[in-house]
Amino acid sequence: MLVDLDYFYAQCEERRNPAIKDKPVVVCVYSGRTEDSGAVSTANYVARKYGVKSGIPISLAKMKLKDVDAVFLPVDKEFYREVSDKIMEILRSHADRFEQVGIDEAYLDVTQRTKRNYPEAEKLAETIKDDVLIQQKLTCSIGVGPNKLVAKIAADIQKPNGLTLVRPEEVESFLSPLPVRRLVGVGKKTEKKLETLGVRTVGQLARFDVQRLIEVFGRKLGTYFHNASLGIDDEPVQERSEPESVSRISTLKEDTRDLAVILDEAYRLCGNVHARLLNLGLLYRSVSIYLVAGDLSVHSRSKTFENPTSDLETFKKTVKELYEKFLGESDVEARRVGVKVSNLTKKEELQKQITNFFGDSK
Ligand code: DCP
Ligand code: CA
Ligand code: CA
Repeated sequence: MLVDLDYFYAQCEERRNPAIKDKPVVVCVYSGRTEDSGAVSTANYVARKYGVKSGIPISLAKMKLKDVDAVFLPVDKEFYREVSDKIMEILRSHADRFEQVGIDEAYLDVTQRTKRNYPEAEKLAETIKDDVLIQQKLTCSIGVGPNKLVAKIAADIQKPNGLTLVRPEEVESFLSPLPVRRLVGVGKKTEKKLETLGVRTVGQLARFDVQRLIEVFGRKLGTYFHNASLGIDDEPVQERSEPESVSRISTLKEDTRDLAVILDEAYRLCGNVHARLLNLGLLYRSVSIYLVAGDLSVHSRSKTFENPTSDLETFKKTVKELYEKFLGESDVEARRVGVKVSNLTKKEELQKQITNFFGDSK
């Protein structure tokens, strides 16, 4: 399965403030140059009806929504990540194997728990959608198929709040009418090139001579396009290995050397990193602070403990110590501040080690 959250950033904003739900909601990355410079990160489906979508200039979005009661909001990535973390935990609990790709989507290998049975998979997908909606108040779209490639396209085909199943015997008829653009890896350029070869649909691509594809695109890409057009894909759902560190950085409202101001922001970031650690079931042994100065020079300090811990107070205390010490040693002003934990271990690993050491003698 591929699970993709609907209009993710904008839906997070709607959840936070349901009053905006029926209006066009546009989440923006303001570049800060002039009031409206920057790009649209995403928009809810009400705004999309007016032609507002990811990547267009904010000024263009404002033009499209002229005389409409629309809501423009700045991105709040930390909030979205918090929501994402919680949802990913839900998704993970429903998978044999789990692979998160990006902030708002994940592949779930459900082969074993559904015994390759599509009605079972459909039930499971409904359960997942219900769980995410009830626990986190967000809708998602799910594609179910015999492999990652088909599942991804299936998830994209019906949005928002969609559920699309493509059984093995339906793959060909499902894919063949679609424009080649739907295939992962086919961008604007490739689309144009294929068009000059008379190939517009996935079905036409499937019938196109593979040797000629290889001549045009090279062996690797040519073979990939050929296989993809036939829905052939054997990429496993890959559990990502644990991260080496978890960090957060943020820009202060103004440059400062005021410890209280710096810590105020740093503690907030600590809380964020800590939540992420809990989610991942990780303990840390090292704490680092970052400081980007007004002249953009980067400074950092670290401290490593004897034993792994997940304690938030220790984390904050260490961050305070490190900033205090740093400000005592340097006369720079902080523009951005950050915190990081590293030397991570999995909680269960530690428990195993302890059990092995003392013997399982309860
Ligand atoms: N995003 C972004 N800039 C882009 C594309 C996406 O900042 N050019 C962010 C905002 C999106 C999030 O990534 O909410 C997920 O991207 P998706 O492509 O999955 O798009 P949405 O979730 O917004 O919409 P959809 O309902 O089509 O999945
Ligand atoms: Ca999405
Ligand atoms: Ca996505």
